[in-house]
Amino acid sequence: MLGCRLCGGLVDELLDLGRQPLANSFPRPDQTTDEFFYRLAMGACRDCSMMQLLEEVPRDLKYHDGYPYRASGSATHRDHFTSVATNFLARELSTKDAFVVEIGCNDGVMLARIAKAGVRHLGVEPAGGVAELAAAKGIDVLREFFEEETAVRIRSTHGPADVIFAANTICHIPYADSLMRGVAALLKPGGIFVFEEPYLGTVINGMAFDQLYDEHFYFFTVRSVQSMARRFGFELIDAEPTPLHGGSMRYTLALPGQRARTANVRSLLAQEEELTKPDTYRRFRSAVERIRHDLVGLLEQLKQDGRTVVGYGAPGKVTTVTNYCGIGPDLVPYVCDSTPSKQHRLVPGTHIPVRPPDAFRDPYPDYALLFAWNHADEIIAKEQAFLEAGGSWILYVPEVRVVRHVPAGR
Ligand code: DWN
Ligand code: SAH
Ligand code: ZN
Repeated sequence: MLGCRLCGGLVDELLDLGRQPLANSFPRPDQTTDEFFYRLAMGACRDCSMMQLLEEVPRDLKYHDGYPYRASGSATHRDHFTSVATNFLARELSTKDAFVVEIGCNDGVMLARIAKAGVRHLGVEPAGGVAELAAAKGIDVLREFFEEETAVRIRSTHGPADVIFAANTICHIPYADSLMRGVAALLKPGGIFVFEEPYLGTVINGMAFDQLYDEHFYFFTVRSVQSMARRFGFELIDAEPTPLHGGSMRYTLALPGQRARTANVRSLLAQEEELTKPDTYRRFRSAVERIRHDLVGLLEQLKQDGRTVVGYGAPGKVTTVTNYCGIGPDLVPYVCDSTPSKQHRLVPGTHIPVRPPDAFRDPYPDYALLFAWNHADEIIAKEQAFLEAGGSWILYVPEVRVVRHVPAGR
């Protein structure tokens, strides 16, 4: 049994998805022989309840100049982060000379609005390619990993921050001690640390097992974040469900006594009791095995019947699901994705070619397997002509199903 990365407590293994390559390390066709593999398994700490991966991949292998994910790649995400920024501008950042730091700003999807408003800001982003895209939008970016030393330096050059914000990044940082000491060093006494991250409840109840990969080191719950906050001298003052990635949670931390705690925290804590029961994990494990069985069965049947299938979207999730299920180009000959830095490369491990979106229409396949299922509304609406041409979508969470018509209400 392993020790918890946060508190050293005993961690019980709950799910093992086998040996996996790095989710966002899309190799070129000539680079397939030296992929990095690790064991993708997760477990929960008996003491602090934090769900975490059992093996940690060194950060430089993941977040480097070639890191391909672009946060501005979907209209839904652009709208969401613009409204996050607008809300900060109306409240915490409305004071004179206010200062906001974003950890993991990626291509600047959130800070673009802040920079446009002329408010003092700094994005901290180690992945050079996306950091450059942010800088090109007029955003101030520090191309580094956020950790205690970085935070101390930012404070001495820029002064303390009114808001420290992160989205889908805090769960990527195994070294929570350095991170949280850094936040403590950088935040104004009355400031807030806000982060929104994938929610363990969504993963477990929505069978979203493909959210597990090397980058998502922690899967937070309100309970585990509260425990983490206290450990580092903070208080969890609010938790609020947010819609991205199938259902995330936004946590707000402050120094004790600085801000009133909302009623949300208590009610969400009560709702979480079911979530961490052994029976819940057992059901999750068998549902994941069922998805593998049904998805591979469906793809094999379609192949036998001479139907064409193409993958839609190459998110990090495509790596987990195709490697866990053993789905290669024999079952899904290619996937289409709008991200230039993924195109003409291969899905890690299973080596399914990634092509630009044009390849989807030329000609339409009979079936499209939607790997970017969290963008289903945006994508199905955008590709309405595919359904009208007689095409069908295959979704695989929370269970394998085929969608043949435009869902009602659209
Ligand atoms: O936490 C993380 C989140 C923020 O982003 C990172 N660890 C990595 C990444 O996760 P992901 O790769 O699962 O993110 P998405 O947003 O589910 O990726 C969607 C993919 O689908 C992108 O590669 C873009 C693509 N896409 C497309 O081809 N056409 C997306 C849309 C909306 C489209 O119309
Ligand atoms: N905030 C964006 C991007 C999330 S992807 C969104 O919500 O869509 C995670 C980002 O965190 C990547 O761009 C990665 O390079 C960055 N990252 C990973 N570790 C980090 C660290 N220690 N400090 C700052 N950024 C980090
Ligand atoms: Zn622990």
